[in-house]
Amino acid sequence: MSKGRVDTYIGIGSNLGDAADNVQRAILLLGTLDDTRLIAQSNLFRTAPVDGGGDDYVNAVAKLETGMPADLLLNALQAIEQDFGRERPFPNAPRTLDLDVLLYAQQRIDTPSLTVPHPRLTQRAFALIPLLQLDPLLAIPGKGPAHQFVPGVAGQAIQKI
Ligand code: PH2
Ligand code: MG
Ligand code: MG
Repeated sequence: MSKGRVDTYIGIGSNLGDAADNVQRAILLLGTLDDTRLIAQSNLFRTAPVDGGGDDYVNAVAKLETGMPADLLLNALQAIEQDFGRERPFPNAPRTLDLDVLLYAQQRIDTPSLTVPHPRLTQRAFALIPLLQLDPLLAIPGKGPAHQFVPGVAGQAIQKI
């Protein structure tokens, strides 16, 4: 990790339009953010919608190294979502692009706009499995090794594209 920068993991999801293309283009854009470098990306995965309807999702996780504070990173992610035409008609509505901060360094963040680690990360195969692909030994602050949560999501449909 370079000086003054931290590692952060971003969950990416899409189930509207050309979902795979949306996810892949978004990952490349993440690497162009200020003071940020794309370190690695997971495979793209096709996943069944969890707590919502619509088409299957395409999900992935990107590992970034960034000097941006978490709140500015969140703003930047939301700006990318807007560029992809993201609309929010109701909770968990199908979306062209969703970008979530899953982990930011080993920090725990709890503000009205941002909770890190992502509160549902350990319950969702579409976030947990790509994350573990990037870093099998990853620890989740306050929760311990991420891999211990895999049995709990084993019933959720997820398939490498
Ligand atoms: N995102 C949600 C709700 N449900 N299901 C899948 N498969 N993939 C997602 O990215 C997803 C979801 C809310 O952000
Ligand atoms: Mg989300
Ligand atoms: Mg989101």
